[in-house]
Amino acid sequence: MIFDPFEQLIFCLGSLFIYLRKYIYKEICFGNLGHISALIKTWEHKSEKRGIMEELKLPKDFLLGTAGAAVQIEGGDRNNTWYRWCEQGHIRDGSHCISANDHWNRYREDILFMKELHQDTCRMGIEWSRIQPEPGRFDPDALSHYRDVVHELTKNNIKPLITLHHFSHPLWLEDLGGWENPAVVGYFKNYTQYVVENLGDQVSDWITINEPNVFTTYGYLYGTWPPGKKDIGAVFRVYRNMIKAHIEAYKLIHEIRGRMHFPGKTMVGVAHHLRVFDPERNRLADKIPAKLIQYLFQDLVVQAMATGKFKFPLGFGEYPLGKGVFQDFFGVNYYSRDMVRFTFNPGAVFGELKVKANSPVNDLGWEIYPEGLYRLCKYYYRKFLIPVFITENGICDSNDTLRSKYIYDHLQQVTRLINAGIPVRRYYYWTLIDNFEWLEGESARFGLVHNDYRTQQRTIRPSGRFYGEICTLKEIHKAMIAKYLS
Ligand code: GCO
Repeated sequence: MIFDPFEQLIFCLGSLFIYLRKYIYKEICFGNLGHISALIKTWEHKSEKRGIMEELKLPKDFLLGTAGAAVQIEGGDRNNTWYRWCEQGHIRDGSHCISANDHWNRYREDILFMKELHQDTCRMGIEWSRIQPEPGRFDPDALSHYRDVVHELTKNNIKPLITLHHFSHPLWLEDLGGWENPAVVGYFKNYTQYVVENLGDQVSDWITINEPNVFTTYGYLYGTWPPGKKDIGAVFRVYRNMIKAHIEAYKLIHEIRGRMHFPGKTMVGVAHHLRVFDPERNRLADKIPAKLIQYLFQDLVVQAMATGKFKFPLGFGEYPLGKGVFQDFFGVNYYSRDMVRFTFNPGAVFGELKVKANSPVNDLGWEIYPEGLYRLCKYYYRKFLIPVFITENGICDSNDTLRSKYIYDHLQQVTRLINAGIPVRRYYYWTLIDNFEWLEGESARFGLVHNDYRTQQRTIRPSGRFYGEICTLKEIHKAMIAKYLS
């Protein structure tokens, strides 16, 4: 058979395609088409340099709001673990959570800021030590305070999403062994039951536990947060108890709201702190610890809370509380990424964490890496196939020079996700008003609203105005880009 040169060319190209097809499919499917994506990135970078920022549109039913935690804003509570930690002098700038934002007394004023920014929703915390000041006693006054807060929110058309545990709990519990004691699961259930039976008619959306991995790593591995332990055995004990507590609470919240015929669709989840761990160099020596850290720091707990499966080293694949789906949304707290470089230190899982060289950073030196939000949401959505809520995302930026751009860049990733078919439904900026930032105390400023801690005078920052316009319009149009981002 004789082919003409054209047929020969087609034949060669066809064979080449068949030979390379797997590689090509893989590249296309997983979006790694190296050269093309590099070209697109260069183009995006160039247009950004030329100051061309695209307009963004969010779906009209997308909910925007802010997130906060009880101890970080309320002030006045002497019965929780962070109060004791402050008393012991651990806070770097010498400030104390006893004052914080005095939100306990000023919540009406603070909700007016939310209203002024046109927030659709607010993620708020309930402080366990106020609700249950002693083992067998619940405090109806504390409960009725939170009912007032919720009422104030709903009156202003702001949908509450309540966190039950956000890094703090009663001292009596801590003195009984805290989250290391298996009895904590029962205590957490009782506390959840009391809160949900009494607030569940007004609140349909719940976060059981905030950032179990951060709480455990800082409190039980590094020892820099309460209770200040450095004990790998304790890390796994706490993880197991937190996972069980979450699953029990998940079931209980559904059971109570169903049994009591409370209105609205019950949505329960966890706010997971998720980071990107990238190898510093393109070498196996860096890639392996990066994967291991990702697994131990986040995937292990994320998976167990979602499905009930205790994988190694939590267990050997068993389901102590049964197999199931224990989340109605996937909560993502996203801030930054770490580069991982091999180190000969088994205690650090052979990986040293570093900030990417020459990267943009916030006041605390955390890399600003918006694409990480896209990568993480996509990765976890594929695992669980449920709606995603960005339960926290924000920047520590005391001069307010980076915040508006930070919000723009991260919402751009949200629109990218939505366009890719990933159901991101909500975004909570961390945080409304500068507040008590754990070890950093009052010096780290994440707020859309500046707080003068001496006078408790609040002032909306330009980035707060920008966010307010986004909440109102569900878009970032040209005039907003010109006004806030150039
Ligand atoms: C966390 C918490 C918040 C922080 C915020 C800024 O991620 O540590 O959920 O309480 O204040 O993330 O660091």
